Amino acid sequence: MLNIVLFGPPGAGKGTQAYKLIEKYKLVHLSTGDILRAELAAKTKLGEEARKFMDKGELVPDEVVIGMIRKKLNDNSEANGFIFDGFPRTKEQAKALDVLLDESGNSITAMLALDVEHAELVKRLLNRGKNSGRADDQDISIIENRVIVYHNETKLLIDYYSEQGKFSSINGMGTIDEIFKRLCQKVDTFY
Ligand code: B4P
Repeated sequence: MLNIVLFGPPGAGKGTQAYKLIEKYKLVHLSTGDILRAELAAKTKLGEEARKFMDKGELVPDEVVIGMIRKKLNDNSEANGFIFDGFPRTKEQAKALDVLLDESGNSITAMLALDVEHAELVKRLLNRGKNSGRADDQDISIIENRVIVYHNETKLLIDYYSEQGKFSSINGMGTIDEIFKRLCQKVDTFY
């Protein structure tokens, strides 16, 4: 089973590349951001709770996100593997993911981290804000807060996966196809 953590700051291209990877390698896409936005749109209790954090660019509490992932893994127990997009974002989430995968005799294969310059991140997110109407992409102070949260709470996961020899940095600057090619070159080494 191929289990890839697609990593990087907000706007690094995780979601964009995840869609291309799942198609090529026949994997299941697991994006906590997408799941949370679906809950928001459906106005569920979970969505209303998550909105308070997402609107400020803060992380949604670990227990909420881990519960969502547990359900998705159970629902897709026959999968060839997963692309984890935007998850884990904290050490607690990373540890919980290891435990959940271990229950079925599986583990994370690799963390592929997209490396993108700060100015490019802001440009991409503001651009998406204009086109998609996503509230957290329209306000520069919310975008900057998401980047700060990434540096303070999420980036330390690079150490977590490096210690296990699973970390790879991928140049995330350039066209979507150029970056996809770089990712595929790495993924192909796991087969
Ligand atoms: P996410 O949905 O994960 O949001 P993101 O990191 O901003 O998106 P992503 O990185 O996937 O977007 P992409 O660059 O592909 O999270 C949103 C919020 O949900 C978080 O702030 C948090 O509140 C909450 N949340 C989610 N997961 C959580 C967790 N595990 N724990 C706690 N809270 C959680 O795309 C950005 C734009 O760039 C797009 O418009 C795309 O078209 C464009 N783009 C991509 N690649 C490009 C390229 N090479 N060139 C030009 N444009 C490009």
